[in-house]
Amino acid sequence: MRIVVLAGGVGGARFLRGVRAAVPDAEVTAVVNTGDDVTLHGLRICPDLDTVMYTLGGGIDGERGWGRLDESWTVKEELAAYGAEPTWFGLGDRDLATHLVRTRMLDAGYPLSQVTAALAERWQPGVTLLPMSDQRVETHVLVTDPDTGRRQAIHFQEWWIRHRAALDPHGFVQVGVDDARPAPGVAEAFAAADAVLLAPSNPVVSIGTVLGVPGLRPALLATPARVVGLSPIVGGSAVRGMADRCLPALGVEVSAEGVGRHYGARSAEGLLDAWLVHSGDTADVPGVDVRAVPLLMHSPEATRAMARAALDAAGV
Ligand code: GDP
Ligand code: FO1
Ligand code: CA
Repeated sequence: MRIVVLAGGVGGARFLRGVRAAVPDAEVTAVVNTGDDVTLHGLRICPDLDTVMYTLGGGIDGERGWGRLDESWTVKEELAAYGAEPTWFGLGDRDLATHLVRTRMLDAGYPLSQVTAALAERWQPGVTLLPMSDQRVETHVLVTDPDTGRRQAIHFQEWWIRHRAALDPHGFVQVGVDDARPAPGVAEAFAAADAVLLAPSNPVVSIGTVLGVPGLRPALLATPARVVGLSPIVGGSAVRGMADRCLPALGVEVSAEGVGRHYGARSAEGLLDAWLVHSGDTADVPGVDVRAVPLLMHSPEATRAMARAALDAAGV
């Protein structure tokens, strides 16, 4: 059985663990958001690819949800001592090795998809990790500068980490997306899929960014498989992170129904054949098979059951 999962970072990674556990013999391909990627201190950092790789490879810090277990911050402290900005970014010593290897390979001319495969050789995530694109796409957030009152675009990481998403987002712009196209293997994965799942990731800056890569959405919709999404909004709020800060910028209601309608019915120019919402929620999404199942990933068993329910809805 071949399964393709669109994913961001923390939520996507945890869900992928559940998929792997639900169907251990399946071939799983993760198409991962790279819009969070950033160059800092001269290094190329791919937060969502690393979160998925570390989570599935057993190296993630479960508490933080990003970065490495048993991490230390010596280099970060030394950089701060030099006043080397940005000091707000959590650059871990162990994590640094990943950025150094990736940056060296990118500078040598390897595409991100090959770099990702090389890094995954060490971590053995048990799924194929594909960046959404080999071309650089960076999410920037349109905000109003509190000091000048002027509108400006800041990198997603600065908005997310330095400002904790406190600055109201007027919109999200994927810089470079017009020149991007799906990474090698993405279209082929959709064509060969028995199920395509939209992980319960941030609908705006994770799933939305992946779907925004020119050519990716048509490739996804060409799949012979059913497309099943899982709501990241439970009981009207994001389970963690700040999706509820992102959705209003797109005029999308912060609810399972709002996100389901935002993705839309495949039979009506949208994406979904089925939409999973948390057992306590309801959602009227015309043309879509809506199912209410437990959607909280509070344990491996719960996550596996959630993935199983998504595969049931996909008819596999
Ligand atoms: P990020 O890139 O690190 O922000 O991670 P993702 O975009 O992959 O996932 C973030 C989303 O995961 C957030 O919007 C959360 O609401 C969602 N999420 C986290 N834990 C759970 C959970 O247990 N159940 C559900 N349904 N969504 C979750
Ligand atoms: N998230 C934070 O909230 N604070 C950080 O200092 C931070 C550092 C960081 C370093 C490497 C990495 O792969 C991810 C990191 N993240 C951090 C998470 C990152 O900002 C993600 O893009 C967000 O969690 C949203 O996807
Ligand atoms: Ca992310």
